[in-house]
Amino acid sequence: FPPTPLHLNQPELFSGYLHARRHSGHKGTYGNVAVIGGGPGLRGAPLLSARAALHAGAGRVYVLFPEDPLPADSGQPELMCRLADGYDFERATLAIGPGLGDSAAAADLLARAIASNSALLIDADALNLLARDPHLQHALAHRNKNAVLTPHPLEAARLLGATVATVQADRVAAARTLAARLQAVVVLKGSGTVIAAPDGHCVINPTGNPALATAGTGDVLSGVCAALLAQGCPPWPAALAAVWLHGAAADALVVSGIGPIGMTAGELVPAIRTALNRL
Ligand code: NPW
Ligand code: AMP
Ligand code: MG
Repeated sequence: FPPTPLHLNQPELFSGYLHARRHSGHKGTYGNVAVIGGGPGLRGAPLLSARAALHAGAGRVYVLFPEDPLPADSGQPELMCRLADGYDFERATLAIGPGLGDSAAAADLLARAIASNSALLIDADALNLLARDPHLQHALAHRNKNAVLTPHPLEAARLLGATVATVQADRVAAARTLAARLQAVVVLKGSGTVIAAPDGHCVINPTGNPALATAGTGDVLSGVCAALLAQGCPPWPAALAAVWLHGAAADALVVSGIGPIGMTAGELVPAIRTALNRL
């Protein structure tokens, strides 16, 4: 692979994998997403992720919570809220981690998700659980399908047993090391997000701006990527497309005066839908 990463300045690198809607398509054509997360006090994170998955075209979106009570109002009636216990993880593309917490029940859910045959995205607290458990890392590296991991620099540092300063000093090396070690597509987030594949391919994303430096934008990214996986896009182009669209949507919002100060993760969601439909 080339030592210098490519810059993702042309959507042609992934757009061939995103297909126009078939005239006869129905919700079953566009896949199921199940976002697993939302422990006490962190219910907003999986709800934002799930809302983003709906807006990125998934046919059905479930939110699977680790414990009772389910939220009285998800803020998005299209979403189906359930307890994770009892849901068959083979039925959907899984996005695990937003607001998941670090309970024993959360760790069990991550083990179930890795053991499943479903397309899998691992984010946020699930990355922290993974960092603590070499057995889960081994199971992930030997899974039959590559997962997508979306760490921010501190989550990447926890996975590498390093400091944020070390990760940031060579972001390409950090992303490549994690991708090879865990046999997953790794999205190292932050200004100039780096996307690395297990085979060493590596790309730097040029879209996005500091409007994204606000709570919940990472949760939105996980939902977009999961929706593309659920629609049949392979992990590498799904990661490229999700990161590019997420940044392009934030750039469009800044042009329209929503940001860079005070843009919210919720506002980003419909802007991603617009960017996707304009591709
Ligand atoms: P600092 O402050 O610089 O030392 P954590 P979390 C660093 C959920 N959420 N460049 C930075 O460290 C999530 O889904 C729920 C450099 C920062 O303080 C998780 O489950 C919401 N450093 C859970 O909360 C909305 C960077 O990492 C620290 C960096 C905890 O997630 C919010 C934070 O890392 C949230 O999404 C960068 N680009 N980016 C809800 N509404 O329910 C991050 N850092 O301690 O892992 O906490 O990311 O907030
Ligand atoms: P998280 O920390 O998980 O909420 O994720 C934050 C999201 O916002 C990631 O997609 C980051 O790449 C993005 N982001 C944060 N700050 C910036 C920035 N200054 N420029 C571009 N993207 C950013
Ligand atoms: Mg996050």
